[in-house]
Amino acid sequence: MHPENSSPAPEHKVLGACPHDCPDTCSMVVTVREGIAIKVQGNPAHPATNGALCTKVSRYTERSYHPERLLQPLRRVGPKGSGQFEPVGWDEALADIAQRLQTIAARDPEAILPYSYAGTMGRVQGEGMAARFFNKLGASRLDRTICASAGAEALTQTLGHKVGMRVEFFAEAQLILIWGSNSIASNVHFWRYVQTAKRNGAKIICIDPRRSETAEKCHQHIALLPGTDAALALGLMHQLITHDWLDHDYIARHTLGWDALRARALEWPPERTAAVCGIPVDEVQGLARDYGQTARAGQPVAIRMNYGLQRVRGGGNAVRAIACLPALIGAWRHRAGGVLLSSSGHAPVQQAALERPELLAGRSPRTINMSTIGDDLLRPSSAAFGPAVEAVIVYNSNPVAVAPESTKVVQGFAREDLFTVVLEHFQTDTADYADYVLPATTQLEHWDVHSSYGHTDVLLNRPSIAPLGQARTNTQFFRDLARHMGYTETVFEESDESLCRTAFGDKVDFAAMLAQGFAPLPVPETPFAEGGFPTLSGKCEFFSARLAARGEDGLPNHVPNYEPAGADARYPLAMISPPARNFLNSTFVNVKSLRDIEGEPLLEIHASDAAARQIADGDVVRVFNGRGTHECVARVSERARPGVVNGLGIWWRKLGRDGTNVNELTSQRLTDMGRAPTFYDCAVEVVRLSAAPAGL
Ligand SMILES: Nc1nc2c(c(=O)[nH]1)N[C@H]1C(S)=C(S)[C@@H](COP(=O)(O)OP(=O)(O)OC[C@H]3O[C@@H](n4cnc5c(=O)[nH]c(N)nc54)[C@H](O)[C@@H]3O)O[C@H]1N2
Ligand SMILES: Nc1nc2c(c(=O)[nH]1)N[C@H]1C(S)=C(S)[C@@H](COP(=O)(O)OP(=O)(O)OC[C@H]3O[C@@H](n4cnc5c(=O)[nH]c(N)nc54)[C@H](O)[C@@H]3O)O[C@H]1N2
Ligand SMILES: [Mo]
Repeated sequence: MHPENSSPAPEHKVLGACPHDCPDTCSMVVTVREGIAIKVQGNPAHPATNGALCTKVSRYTERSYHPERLLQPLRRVGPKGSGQFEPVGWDEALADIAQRLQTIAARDPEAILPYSYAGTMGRVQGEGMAARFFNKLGASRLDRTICASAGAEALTQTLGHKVGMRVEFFAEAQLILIWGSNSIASNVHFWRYVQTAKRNGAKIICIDPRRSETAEKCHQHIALLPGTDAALALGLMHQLITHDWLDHDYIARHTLGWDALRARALEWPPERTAAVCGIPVDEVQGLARDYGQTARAGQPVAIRMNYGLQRVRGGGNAVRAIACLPALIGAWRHRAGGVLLSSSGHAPVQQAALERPELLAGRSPRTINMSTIGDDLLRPSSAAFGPAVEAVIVYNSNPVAVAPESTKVVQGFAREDLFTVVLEHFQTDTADYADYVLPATTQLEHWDVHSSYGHTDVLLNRPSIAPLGQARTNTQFFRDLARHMGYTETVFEESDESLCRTAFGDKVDFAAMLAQGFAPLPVPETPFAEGGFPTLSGKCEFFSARLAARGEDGLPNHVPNYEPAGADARYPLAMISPPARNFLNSTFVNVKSLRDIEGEPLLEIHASDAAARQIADGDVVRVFNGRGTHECVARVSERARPGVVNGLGIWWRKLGRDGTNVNELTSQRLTDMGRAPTFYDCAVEVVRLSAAPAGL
């Protein structure tokens, strides 16, 4: 063909939303040519996205058109976990699944368990239709605790809800504490506001055991020991009190329990704080001076907390202690002052309309905690527990890789008498243990709506391409399965487009979402300048009567880790396992261009800890404790502080050196609040196995 005769195929653009579990919830523009998505970009018209996507999601087409994408239903033929499957038709699969579930449900529907998390944060492909199905069935309910429930409960007990500063105003702050967050990796659109603030003279301090990509770019990095954040916050309060850097008027009018908190804080002089946190005394004093004096000078002081710090035994107390700080100095008086952990409480999600609790018809099924799935899959029937779990339906999650104490999780999923269905894009570690693996659509192929836990807009995702192969939406799976089960309620017929409208009802401007892809929520600029916290008292609750009524400490306190660094001579190192920058939990690990950047599972270790074990950079090491053993490559690095090693997550087990990942080592113990996992409260020892493999 002569070039002059060929005109390029026409392109069009479709507005979407990034589905991933991330505070940024970006608005995406998908370019489509001849039915194929060729490019995914950030929407320049959406302020929080600002026209840019992260490295991972700009590879979204590589992920969606991945040669290993699941495109047809599969049925297991080999032993559990062997990954041997044969193709099967959708109808045959659905009929068999329905029959298996009905047989179990006839004995006890609570023996069936849904397992899902935030593979997509969409309200429609997340809990909408699925919740209706499981409510009608009367299946066990899942306590979705694996990420944020300690912090969420703590924030709610202190401020009243998951609310806080509006993210865009961080740009105007004069002091920003980035506390337990690797913003450059996990919240990169927030980092843009930090850079603006920095250019305008703000001081930026990072509080994190790891010298993360973010920590190294701040003016100061305070590398405290994992799980000592409440001690640091109480130590700051001690200094604010003794130097009288307090906003007495704000405290008097808008807080509850000041006298009691004051007494508690006075137990934390800088020397004690520094000893517990494993940092110099002058870092405690200096931080308090910056915090107190910047506020005293009338300047806005802001804290960006993230969920990194609440994955320890005292995670709830840590979040409570930090969430008290802004009220002490009256930081909430400024729109650029206060604290932000999560903004999701602002979203007017119409939970009941989506999930239809009336389908429970008066039943109240038991709840199983997703964070203890290892133990719970292995539990026999008992009066206290109820029936043993006989079937699990997994969607939007990869528990075999992400749940703590993998040996138990694997043992549970390997049970030959467990019936497991996995809805997935890829043959993940979890899919390997399925009886049926069913191909799911990606965000390019379905409708959805999203709220955010980092900003205060809601977003609409329109499909830009047709489902690939035989992939079906999660909603379609549950609709189809409902039909096969003989459910006739009309709620099982609602279309995805209609569910998008149901999710927020008339609380958001759907016309704006259709036109521009997003709609801002009406959130005030200074939500708590005059108090008005959404607690029962309307105040910032230093003392929580609700916690006290449950027999818990009504005041925030330092709750030491279950497994503090140095406490157990057999496992003297504390391991944290924060996410690798180019993965999103276990998502994207199979995208080659991203995996190539991360290389392979790594353990960052400080030079002193490495030398004590004759470990050189690049050596293959074995990390172990009483729960398991994990082989990886050591990176002798300033990113690790003495006494703490960083095992970057979350690799697919089967892509690791010895078929394991960091969760082989983590425990199923739960946090002080919110029944959440304690991934970063984990003692280990490390030994050298062999010298650096060739090529590293
Ligand atoms: N690139 C990327 N982005 C992500 C994710 C991802 O996997 N990859 N995950 C997403 C998810 S699921 C979530 S929940 C959000 C938030 O995700 P988070 O898990 O909060 O992610 P980070 O911001 O990396 O925060 C973890 C930081 O906390 C630090 N940390 C660990 N223990 C402690 C401690 O005891 N105290 C303090 N102060 N710091 C500690 C770690 O070193 C790390 O730098 O990010 C989301 N964004
Ligand atoms: N050691 C350690 N463990 C951790 C953490 C840690 O920091 N350290 N972080 C924890 C945290 S914060 C979280 S949030 C959890 C995350 O745990 P998960 O929510 O399980 O997250 P992912 O590992 O990303 O797995 C999500 C899966 O959903 C699939 N998926 C995505 N979209 C869809 C869809 O539309 N339909 C269907 N059917 N499937 C879809 C993806 O392909 C992917 O395999 O992990 C936790 N585990
Ligand atoms: Mo998370």
